[in-house]
Amino acid sequence: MKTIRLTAAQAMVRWLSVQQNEEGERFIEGIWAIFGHGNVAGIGEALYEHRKEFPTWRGHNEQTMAHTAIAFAKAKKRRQAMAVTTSIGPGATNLVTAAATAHVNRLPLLLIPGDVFANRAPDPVLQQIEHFGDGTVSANDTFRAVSRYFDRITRPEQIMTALPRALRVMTDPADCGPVTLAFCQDVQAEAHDYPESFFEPKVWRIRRPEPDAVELAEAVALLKAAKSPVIVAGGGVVYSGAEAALADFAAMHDIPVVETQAGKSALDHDHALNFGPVGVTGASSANIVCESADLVIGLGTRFQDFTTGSWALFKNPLRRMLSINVQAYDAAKHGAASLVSDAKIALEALDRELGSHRFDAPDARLRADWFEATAAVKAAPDAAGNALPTDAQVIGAVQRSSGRDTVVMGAAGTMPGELHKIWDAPQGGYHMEYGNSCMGYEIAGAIGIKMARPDADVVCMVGDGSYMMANSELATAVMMGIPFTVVLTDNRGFGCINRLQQGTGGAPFNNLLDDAMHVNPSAIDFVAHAGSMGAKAVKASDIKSLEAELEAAKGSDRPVVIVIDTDPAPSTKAGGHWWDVAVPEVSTRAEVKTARKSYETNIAKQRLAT
Ligand SMILES: Cc1ncc(C[n+]2csc(CCOP(=O)(O)OP(=O)(O)O)c2C)c(N)n1
Ligand SMILES: [Mg+2]
Repeated sequence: MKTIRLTAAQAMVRWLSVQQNEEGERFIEGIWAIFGHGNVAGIGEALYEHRKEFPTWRGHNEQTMAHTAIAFAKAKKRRQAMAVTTSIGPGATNLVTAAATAHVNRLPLLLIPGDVFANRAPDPVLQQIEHFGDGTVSANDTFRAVSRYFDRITRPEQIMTALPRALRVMTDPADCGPVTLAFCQDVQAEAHDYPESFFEPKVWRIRRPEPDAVELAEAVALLKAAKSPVIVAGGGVVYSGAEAALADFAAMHDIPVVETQAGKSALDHDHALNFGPVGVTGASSANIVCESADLVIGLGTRFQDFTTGSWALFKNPLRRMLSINVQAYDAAKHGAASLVSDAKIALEALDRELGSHRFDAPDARLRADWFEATAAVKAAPDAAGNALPTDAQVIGAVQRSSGRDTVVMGAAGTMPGELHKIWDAPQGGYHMEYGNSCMGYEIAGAIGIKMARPDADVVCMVGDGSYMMANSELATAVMMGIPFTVVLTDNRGFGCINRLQQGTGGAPFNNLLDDAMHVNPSAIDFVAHAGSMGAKAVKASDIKSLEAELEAAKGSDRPVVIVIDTDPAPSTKAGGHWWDVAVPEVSTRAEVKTARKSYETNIAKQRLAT
């Protein structure tokens, strides 16, 4: 057996650089790195050695570097991913939130935090937590809950089993998610005679599981017995590449499709059977169809509470559920008949079985009414009055300046709900991280989307709260010459949570900056802040000037941040659905007592686990 003597870190990087997808691209495009004593000497030296075949990028925060990697993988529809390496201790645990985000969203992400010395010679090293009762625990054990595969590399040989397991998980359509390989500092630097065959290039094909014959027969029987089915399209449609199959299937059989946050833009917004966004942030067209549907067909969806209206949305007493999902865990949810399958394969199989069967066409007027309602809230405000713009009006301006190449993106705050409701997305033009809805994903995420889709025009919609939580990768985007447009809505605080607080009977407290304990009123100059990092930054005084700035931002060689003051109070009233947020059972506040009464009426409408 021919061998080559390498350090464990050199072997890992060399191996990662030759793992490919079916398109012949590196599956792991490259690695984000912030070095410390836990990875600079071992992994750092190996990355330098391989910097031509396997690029290394430097960010400003471990969590946000991983956000970029997550957005890249999502924009690549899971066909490529990125790695992130950190030092031990705080550098490592800074990644835990991002691991959770990748875990919730089922997105591939390779995390390689450094770990304490396997030989324990210098214990305790700087940043070692020292668990008193368990010698095998390090800070990296915090990743176990949020990794689909976790391993600790304590001997150089272990990478020969750990790395293939890591790629297996990331390229498995059902198990896909984050992998954590905690890499002991001394082991990174230790040499071993690796078989040369270990470094042969390998292609990782993402399989398309076929439906089980009995499950398929059951699904067909359910469909044939139905009169008014609805398809709830989730992110699985996109990861399967089933967009065209879904467009054809819906049109051929007259089945309305409604879209979740992850599923939005699977169908073009003007497809005649696209009845719009579903659930809490849904369209009236979508929700009316869902309320009366006698068969709810989940297609690549996790049935998150925003989608199901906390299980109070699908309320036809005769309603049955069919869940088509590559992951059996999702397919079995809520008593659904399971069809464990790739979405595209399942649609093709169902189409063959249904032949020319058409269901009763849904009422097209519902769609028309919805488009009319959303056009009205997106319209520019009248010149009269000087009230601050709403988020919907900001969205209207962005919509008017956008084209088919625009990808609008976001994660938390008012924007995800408003965009889900009222953004008219061309197919593939919507990117929302709404599994974890992680504040601080936005700017880093925009970088990842632009790296995945250089031809796209990326518009990042971010509130002042999320911007303040994580903005430093703006400097990375400037440095790397990655342009996108940031629309920063400054409503002086956590507007959406302030509304939720009052909706549950609470007093406005600790959400808007003026309602938080302060000695000096907060006054953040966002233009100066973004400008100081090298971004182009401007303030738009109103919707008209926002439109002008959006035009001016086009073709920029660096990120452009457009700040606009908005009103924290309004949100789009049309559409929507109740959402289960637990209201206190006893309180001294009359408003809470009233909210509790209506809460009790609403929870009685939930249809649980049937
Ligand atoms: C990391 C993280 N912390 C807390 C939350 C809860 N949360 C959701 S939205 C929000 C406020 C967002 O404020 P901003 O970005 O300004 O949006 P706005 O609603 O004001 O437009 C908070 C605190 C979250 N989603 N993520
Ligand atoms: Mg805000």
